[in-house]
Amino acid sequence: MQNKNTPVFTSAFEQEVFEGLTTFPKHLSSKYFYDEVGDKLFQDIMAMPEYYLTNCEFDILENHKEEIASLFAQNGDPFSLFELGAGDGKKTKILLQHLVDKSIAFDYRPIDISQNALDQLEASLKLEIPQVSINTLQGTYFDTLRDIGETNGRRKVILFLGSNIGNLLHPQAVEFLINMRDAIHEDDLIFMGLDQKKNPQTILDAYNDKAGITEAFNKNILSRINKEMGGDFNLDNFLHWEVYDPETGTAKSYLVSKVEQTVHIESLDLEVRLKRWETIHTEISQKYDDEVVEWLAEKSGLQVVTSFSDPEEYFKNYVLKK
Ligand code: AVI
Repeated sequence: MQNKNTPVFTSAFEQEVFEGLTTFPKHLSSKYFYDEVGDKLFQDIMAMPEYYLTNCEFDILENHKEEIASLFAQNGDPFSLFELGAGDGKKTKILLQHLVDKSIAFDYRPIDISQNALDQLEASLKLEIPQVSINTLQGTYFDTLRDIGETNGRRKVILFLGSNIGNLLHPQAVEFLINMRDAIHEDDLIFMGLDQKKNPQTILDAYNDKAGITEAFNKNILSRINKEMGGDFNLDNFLHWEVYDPETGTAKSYLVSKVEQTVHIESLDLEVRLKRWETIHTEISQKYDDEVVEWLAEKSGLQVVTSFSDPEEYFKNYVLKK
């Protein structure tokens, strides 16, 4: 790698790309997979048969909506339902519809890094469940937790579905949960979906589909660098590679350089050299079990109240409180 001067960064994305590609081993953050193309690819992933996570969580919400709704509603006072990383809200709509059907008073505050995802969610909800009062918040999880903490009045329930926290390493997940704990009061709840450890092959298949959708999703970060920073990555020069360690429960995604190559990124004034078979680590997708969840909760000053699971225990939704 060479660059004459450290450039002035115009965004966190630029800074993280610069830092990640000028270090060894190279890495990029999966939070930058998501633009309009990435959002669509992730929706396609969620619809793939191999990506069992979505269907399992969908079934859990469908089969346990009564119990979940009464936990949320508690004494019947209106509450605010925040959702971190709301995406297309497909699964959440099960709960929203049920809360509306039961005339439970609440307002819905979906949060996402992607304004595009929020706009689509708001438009679809206006058509499908117009009774829901919705107020979107755009930003990263960490930024918006501050807003949640400053919201006074109503009780809060924070949804964090889809094993989204699995994209953080344990220390970052604990830091994040501590921020969440600081944003809530004693009678507030956190409802968090976490993918479970299982047959390693099932996990590998979910992150390495034959149709190549996950590959395109992983490579979208390179497309974004090309589009937004004047990069000249040739996507065909990279392999999508997935590994899963059943001991730690960590699935890791890589982009592996198939050739020796030099890539230019104009707005960073950066030349990135990659050796043949050199890696760029892009994502972790952590898998859990009850012991690890208890440990995470304890480290973060939270308690596990209860959990809901699908029959095969592929996925669990945990209810946490302060
Ligand atoms: C958003 N997140 C929880 C997904 C996951 O399973 O880690 C993103 C994803 N990456 C590849 N496939 C799906």
